[in-house]
Amino acid sequence: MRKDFLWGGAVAAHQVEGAYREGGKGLSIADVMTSGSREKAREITDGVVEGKYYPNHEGIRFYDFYKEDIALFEEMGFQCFRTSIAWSRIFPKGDEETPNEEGLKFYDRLFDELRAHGMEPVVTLSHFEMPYGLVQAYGGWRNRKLIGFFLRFARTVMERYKGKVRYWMTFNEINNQMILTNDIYAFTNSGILFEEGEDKLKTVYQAAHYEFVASALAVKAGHEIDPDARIGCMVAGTPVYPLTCNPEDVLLAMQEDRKNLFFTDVQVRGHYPSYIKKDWERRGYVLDITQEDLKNIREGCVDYIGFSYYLSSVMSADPGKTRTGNDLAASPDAVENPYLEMTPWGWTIDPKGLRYILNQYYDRYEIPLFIVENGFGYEDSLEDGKIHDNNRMEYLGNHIREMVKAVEEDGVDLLGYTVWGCIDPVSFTTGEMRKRYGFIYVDRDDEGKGTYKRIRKDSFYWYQGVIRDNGIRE
Ligand code: BGP
Repeated sequence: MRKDFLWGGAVAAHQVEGAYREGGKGLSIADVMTSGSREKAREITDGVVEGKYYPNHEGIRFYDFYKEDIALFEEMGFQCFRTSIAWSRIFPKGDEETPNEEGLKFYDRLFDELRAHGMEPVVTLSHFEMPYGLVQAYGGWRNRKLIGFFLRFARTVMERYKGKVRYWMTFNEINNQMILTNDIYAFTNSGILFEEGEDKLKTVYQAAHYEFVASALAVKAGHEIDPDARIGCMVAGTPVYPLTCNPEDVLLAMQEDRKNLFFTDVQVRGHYPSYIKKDWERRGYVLDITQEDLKNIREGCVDYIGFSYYLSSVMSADPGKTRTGNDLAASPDAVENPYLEMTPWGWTIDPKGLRYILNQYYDRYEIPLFIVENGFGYEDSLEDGKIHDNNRMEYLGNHIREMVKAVEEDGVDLLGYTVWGCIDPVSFTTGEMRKRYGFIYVDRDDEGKGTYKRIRKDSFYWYQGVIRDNGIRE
C-alpha cells in the first residue's frame, strides 16, 4: 500500500446531516422522498406533504453532532473522511446569484474540525441532493441551464475551501441513472421526473451529457483555483459476468458492462466512445451536443476514478433463466449468481469482484483509483448496549484482503478506501435506518424515534486495528 494511503469512512450530507431547514437551507430532492422498505419503494412527493414521513429531514443530526462524531472517527484512526456538500445549503433554490453565507460557514467549521483531527476531507459536489427548486423550475438535468448553476456552485465551494479540501468528486454514482427499471435513479441522479410515454433512455443520455460538460468545467475550474486539487469522477462499480462461456452470454455481459464503462470512458478519456455513438445512431437519437461541449469534455478529464463497490451482476442470453428482478442490476436480463450469497437486501456478496474491478479500471485507464464506498448493510441488534457485528467484520475483511492483493500483487494504484456509512446513515435506496452500515450505531429507528445516542460496535475496534496494520494480509 502507498505510504500516504487514505483509510477512512464515507457518508453523504443528506443521509446524515438532518437540519433540513436550518441555516437558510433550501429543500433538496432527498427532502421530498418518503421512507420505504425492502418491499415498498420510496415515494417522491410534490414538495413536502403534511402527514408523510421523510427520514432525511432529521438524518442522524450530524449537523449538530459532527464534533463528537469526528472525535469517534479520530479514535478509529481515520486519515480521511468522505462527505458531500449539500448544494441546497449553499444555493437554497439552486439558481441564486449569491451563495448563502450560513451554509458556507457550516462547511468551514466541518472541514476545519476534520483537519484539526488529522483527517483529509474527500468531498462530493453532487450526491443525490440537488436543490428541489431546480427540479420545479427547470426540470432538473434535462435542462442545459443546470450546467451554469452547477458550475457556480462548484466554483463557489472550491474557492472557499481552497487549502482545506484537496480531494473532490463531481457527481456521485453518475452511472446509476442507466438503471431504467426503477425511475427513482433518474430523480436521485438528475432530478428528472419522467413524463408519460417519454423515451427514458434518450432523456438520460441527454442529462448525462450535460453532467459530463458540467463535470469537465468543474474539473477545469478546480485546477485553475487550486493546482493542488485532485478532482475525480464517481461511479458505481459493478462487475458484470457472463453466466456461462457461451459466447452469447459473454457478448451480452460485455454490452451490459458498457452501460457502466461509458461514464468513465467519457470522464477519463475525454471523448465519447464509438459504441455509444453507434447506439445513438441506431436508435435515431440526435442529442443537444455542441462542438464547445466536446472541447470542454476533452479539456476536463478527471484526475482519478472514485467508485463504490457493493455487488456484481450476471448476464444470461438464455430467456429460460430466471431473472433476478433486482432493480440494482441495470439490465432486466440480469440473473442470479449461483456461486454467491446475498445480503438480506438482495445484494450479492462478492469480495473477489472488488479485485476484478480494480484491475479492470486500472488496465483500461491507468490513472489512480479511490474506493470511496464499500460496506455491509445489515439489521444490527443491540444486546446489553453492545453490537456484535461479526458479519460486517467478515464482509469488510474479505473485501480488504482482495483490495490489498489488487495493490500489492497486481500493481493497481489506489489512493484510499472509505467504508460506506461509517456511522449509521439513512439508507439511500429504502430510506430505512434498520439497514445499518456503521462502525458506530445511532439510536434512531424507522419512525424517527430514538435518542440519537452513538454506540461503538465491535467492528469499531476491529477497523481501528485494520488501519493500524495498514490492511489485512493473511
Ligand atoms: C450508494 C450511494 C450511497 C449509499 C449506498 C448504500 O448507491 O452512493 O448514498 O447509501 O449506495 O445504499 P443504501 O443506503 O441504499 O443501502
